[in-house]
Amino acid sequence: MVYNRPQMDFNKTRRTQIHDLKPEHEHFRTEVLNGLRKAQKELPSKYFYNERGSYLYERICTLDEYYPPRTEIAIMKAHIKEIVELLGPNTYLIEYGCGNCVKTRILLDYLPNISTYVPIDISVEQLRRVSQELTSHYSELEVSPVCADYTSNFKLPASKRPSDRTVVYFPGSTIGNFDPISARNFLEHIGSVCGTGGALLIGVDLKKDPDVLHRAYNDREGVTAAFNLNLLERINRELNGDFQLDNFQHYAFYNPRESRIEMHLVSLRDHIVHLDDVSIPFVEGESIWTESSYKFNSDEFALMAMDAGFQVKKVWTDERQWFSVQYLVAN
Ligand code: AVI
Repeated sequence: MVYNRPQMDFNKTRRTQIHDLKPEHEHFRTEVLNGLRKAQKELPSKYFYNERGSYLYERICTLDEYYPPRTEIAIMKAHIKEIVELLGPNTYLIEYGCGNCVKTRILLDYLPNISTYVPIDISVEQLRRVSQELTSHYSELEVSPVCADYTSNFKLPASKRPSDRTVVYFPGSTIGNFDPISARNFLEHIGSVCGTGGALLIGVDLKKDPDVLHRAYNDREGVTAAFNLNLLERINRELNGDFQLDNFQHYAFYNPRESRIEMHLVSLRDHIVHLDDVSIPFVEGESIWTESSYKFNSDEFALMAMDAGFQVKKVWTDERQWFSVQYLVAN
């Protein structure tokens, strides 16, 4: 049964007001310069997602090698009835990093009487597009988009309809892009957002054969490489930088000791990059560390969640046990 009345007439688009908290402008320059001044140069992976970065990430999600999206979608579809039964009716549903909302639509199709859906994303272009699509498609759905860095503290929009419970949806294993301490702290923050009795539905990527992981982050078409290099292009455009992209090479590998994929951009020669009047020297072979993507086993994840004030109530996985969708309740 479909609860949220999809309606396909795109001419009758309702307008949604984006709560734009201008997430990055003040921090972007500071974080980039701080990262590039470290001994191991680094850049925060959250800055991948400008308009082109979001487009490239959507392409990554369609690649044969990049198994997480299709595996997570298959798990969601296979267990959607049980999932919505656990989440319950009249939820205030928050989604962190909604992207293109493909997985959300599976929930929205079945979750009864959502009081408000609050997609939060760092990319205002992406948020505008998906909010319009969703309000056109789900005629009854109250959508309150927020453009923000979801790791920061901000006030959530009030619900216009009565709600029984706050549920956070955090798919895609984006939790793996946090280092372990930040991941635990972020879960604790989610717990404070959803309150006692609230819930978290989260996608968690699992440990597996490193060859599978290596292929997933080194696709044959080079889309992941373009996604990685786009960060430098963005810095050139927005922070007046002069990175030459052909001076850098995408490099991604699985670090088994740390259970993470590391993504880097390796300098191919000695050279100097400028950001306005700031000079950043590079030597041949040194890298900028742009992303970590941690892989978990379910027990480790449950321990971290427990430490952050959650109890894992249910874990759904695929046949190969490559990915999991987990339902957690806040203590
Ligand atoms: C968004 N995040 C979960 C992706 C990942 O797999 O860590 C980002 C990504 N980086 C390269 N490919 C995909």
